[in-house]
Amino acid sequence: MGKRVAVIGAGPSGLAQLRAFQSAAQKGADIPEVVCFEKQDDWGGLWNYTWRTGLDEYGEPVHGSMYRYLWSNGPKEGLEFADYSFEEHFGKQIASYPPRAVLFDYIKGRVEKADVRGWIRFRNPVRHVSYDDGTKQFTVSAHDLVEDREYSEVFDHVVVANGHFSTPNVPEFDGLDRFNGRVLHAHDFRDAVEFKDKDILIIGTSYSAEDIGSQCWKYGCKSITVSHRTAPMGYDWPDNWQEVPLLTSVDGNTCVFKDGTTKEVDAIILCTGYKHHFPFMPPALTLRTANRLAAADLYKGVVFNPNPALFYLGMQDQWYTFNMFDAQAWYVRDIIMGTISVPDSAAREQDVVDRVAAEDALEDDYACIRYQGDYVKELIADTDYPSFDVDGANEAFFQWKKHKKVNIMTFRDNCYTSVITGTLAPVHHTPWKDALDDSMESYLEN
Ligand code: FAD
Ligand code: NA7
Repeated sequence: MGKRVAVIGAGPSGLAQLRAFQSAAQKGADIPEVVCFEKQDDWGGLWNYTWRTGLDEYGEPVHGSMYRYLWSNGPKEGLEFADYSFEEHFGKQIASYPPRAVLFDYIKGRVEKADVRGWIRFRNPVRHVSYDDGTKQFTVSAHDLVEDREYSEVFDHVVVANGHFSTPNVPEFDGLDRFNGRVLHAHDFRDAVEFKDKDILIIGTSYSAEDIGSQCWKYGCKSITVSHRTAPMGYDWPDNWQEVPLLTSVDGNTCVFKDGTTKEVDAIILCTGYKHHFPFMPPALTLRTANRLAAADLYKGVVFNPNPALFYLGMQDQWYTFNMFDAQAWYVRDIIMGTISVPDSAAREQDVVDRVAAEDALEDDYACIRYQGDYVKELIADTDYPSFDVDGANEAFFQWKKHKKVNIMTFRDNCYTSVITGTLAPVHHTPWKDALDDSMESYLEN
């Protein structure tokens, strides 16, 4: 085809892009040359676990935010690849909330089958991207860390897939600098066992707060106090778990909250979210968006409005993940290959305005799930990504929400029906709260 496409990141989004092109090639299409730049030494993005925090062995910021004992926080029936089922990968149906290692294996299975590893340059972080208005091409500069060599190459399109749950959002609280214990952000949390028998304070009320607190509870911490800025999570928590208003100050080990109450703690974990961060992008090509379902500046959630030769994948807040990244990647592939056209600037901007307004009108989480499900439907309708029962996947998410309300420490013991193969997942051999071994071998023992 003559075109060259750069993909930045080999996490689930970047890998979806590689698989999208490979599947077109498999069907006989003439595809562009695809080069994927990845700063880690393996694929899988966040699912490629590392014990490291801070800087890695090359002095690069550690990408990983995942931790030991992490099990999927949503049902696998909501994320299953439509072109590669769990049953195809594992040779049998598996329980609905796999631990990280199991999902990592599943992600790898599809791209190993597609044989696209050779398209990826590992240990090659992208340092800079620029665009030439005259040639209408991008120059991508990368650093081969192993050879310690910087180089630049020219591409017709750039697909940014570097994730947005890696650069921590770290607020300041009065007295944190004098706290007599460990203060860390969720990005640096690795092992709940560290907090056994400790009193911990968590700031934030979203997924990281809920799950890191639950991990610490499961592995034996003494108490969990969760401090909220907006509203408590409101689950029926275990007895040693309490929800309090926002932290106002810290004095020694004493934490003071907005209502004047206090709590002595050993550690403070800031589960305060992440920032979209594109240090390799010049201002004109940088996506600036909040973590929301209708990301700013992206036509169809993927085309960068100020420069439609540039694409961003997976930049939305996520109910849907792997299958949504697929829907996006197939759509981007078809734009690049010329079978889907992109409208003019005014229409692209209006598309974002409409998406934002529709999101703003959503009343609850159920409506948000339906909204993102509709977005997945909208994209796959225009490509050859295998059509699947998105309403059925929505239903798995609805059940998941209800199961969490019933009991936040047992919701992972439930099972759902695959919308790809129609099979009901088996009940896992051990309830989540008693399953301390998160290895793949243990999980697959069913
Ligand atoms: P990432 O997985 O972040 O991958 C981005 C890749 O880009 C990385 O490999 C990184 O090394 C690379 N990269 C970054 N910068 C550069 C650069 N300059 N040059 C080259 N490469 C670069 N989703 C679920 O579906 N279920 C879950 O249970 C779940 N749990 C989660 C738990 C945590 C703690 C977090 C943080 C997220 C979780 N997610 C979960 C959501 C997660 O965002 C997605 O599952 C998925 O990993 C996103 O894929 P991605 O490819 O967009 O980004
Ligand atoms: P989220 O979902 O972005 O949530 C961030 C949380 O942090 C949210 O509860 C915020 O409260 C809270 N927050 C942010 N800034 C502050 C300050 N300054 N003070 C107090 N609280 C604050 O991030 P998560 O890490 O939970 O989840 C990200 C991904 O990781 C997700 O996809 C999961 O799958 C895993 P707010 O409600 O805005 O008041």
